[in-house]
Amino acid sequence: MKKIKFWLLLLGCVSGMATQLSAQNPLIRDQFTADPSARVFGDRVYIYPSHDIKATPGHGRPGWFCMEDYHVFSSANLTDWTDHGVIISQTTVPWADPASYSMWAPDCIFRNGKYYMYFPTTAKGSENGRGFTIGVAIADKPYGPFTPQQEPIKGVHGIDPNVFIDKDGQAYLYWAQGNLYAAKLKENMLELASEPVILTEMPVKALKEGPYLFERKGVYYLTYPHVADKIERLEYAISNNPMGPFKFAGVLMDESASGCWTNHQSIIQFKNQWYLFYHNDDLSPNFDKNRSIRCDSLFFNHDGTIKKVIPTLRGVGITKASEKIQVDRYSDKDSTVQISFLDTAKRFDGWKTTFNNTGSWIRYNRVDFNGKKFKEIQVMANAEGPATIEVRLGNATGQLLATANIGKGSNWQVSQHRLTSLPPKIADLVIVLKSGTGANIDWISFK
Ligand code: FUB
Repeated sequence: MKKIKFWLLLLGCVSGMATQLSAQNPLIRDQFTADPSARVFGDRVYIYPSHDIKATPGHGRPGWFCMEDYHVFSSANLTDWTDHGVIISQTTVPWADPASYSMWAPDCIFRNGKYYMYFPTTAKGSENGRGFTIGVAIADKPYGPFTPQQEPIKGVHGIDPNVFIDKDGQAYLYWAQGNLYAAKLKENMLELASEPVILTEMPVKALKEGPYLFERKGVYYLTYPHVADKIERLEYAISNNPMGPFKFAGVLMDESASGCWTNHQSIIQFKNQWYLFYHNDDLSPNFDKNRSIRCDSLFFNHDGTIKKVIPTLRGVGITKASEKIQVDRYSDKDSTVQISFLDTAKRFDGWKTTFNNTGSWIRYNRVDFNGKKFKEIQVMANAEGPATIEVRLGNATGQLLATANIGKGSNWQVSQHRLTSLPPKIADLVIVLKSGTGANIDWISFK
């Protein structure tokens, strides 16, 4: 009995690669991720993103997208994400060019006990390593192992596959090649069952890609990134049929404020809330081909139209009070509070929050105190001169939870401070600079 338990544990460690990753935006902070296809399988959300890497001499094209494999991530609460490791690589797909570094945006869907992963890449022998086609890999579990098919899907040329299965069981494949395309899939999920059609009814001006279709209350929503001006924004069109005709219905996310040229979306409902998954260039602000996936809540109007999603750093999910709360992933802040990388040479280390003005504040929502009697706050900070911060509830003048003095010095130090009142079960925390200047906070935590 003991032996079996040991082997099960070992198997779990090897196959699960259970790296716990942080919440908030971006969701994944130890590697670049893009083009998130989120799916609800059982009681977990799985994300199948692209995996951006930096091109190096002889490996990929400098200054362009560079992707050699796919990871899958999953979470039961949208807060704690597990990296299940590499599920497909360009070197293990029989038909793919093993050196094209073009494993672009994938998708995955469940049917008849199997998970079908769709991915675009360039085939062996394709001219100049260009000309994308789309392949399928099959698994018994959402995190693999995935077995790629011997050949790509016949009759499909393009990128950004998306699969939708309607209530009647008919499956559809959507993809992009400058414009958006759709075709029915056969029951085996591996072959087209109809000729591809171009979904031309939508704005045809400039590039459209990244189709993602979902159904709600009998309405088919086709979402897609579109270059209406200089960079991509997320738009959607609606129809009463998964093959269209689709009518343009609006913008669901504006162009990125940071200037990230691409965006790429998926939309799911999980535990009665709708979510938009998308990407930005959080961890690589100077090179927007190294992207990071994000998630924010999405809401519908009464007439079924989608409310525009305003991107946030706080993202979704609840943060446990006992964890390191990265307040730089804030819900709201005073305009004088600055967010910057801890170390620009090591961006995966994250960010810090800098307070320079007395009274300036930052708010971090949805911290879970879980009814436990926390007694202390820990603050990881440094300061130009001695500084004092206050931690309050709700707003800059709300109930005082703790006062923390930060000593002068550039070294990062953790200091402990007693709580002067008890927080509620779920609290919105506000940090206010009471005195001093140049105070930097890396994280806070409660004990
Ligand atoms: O990730 C490479 C490409 O960038 C995707 O296929 C597009 O949707 C865009 O996000």
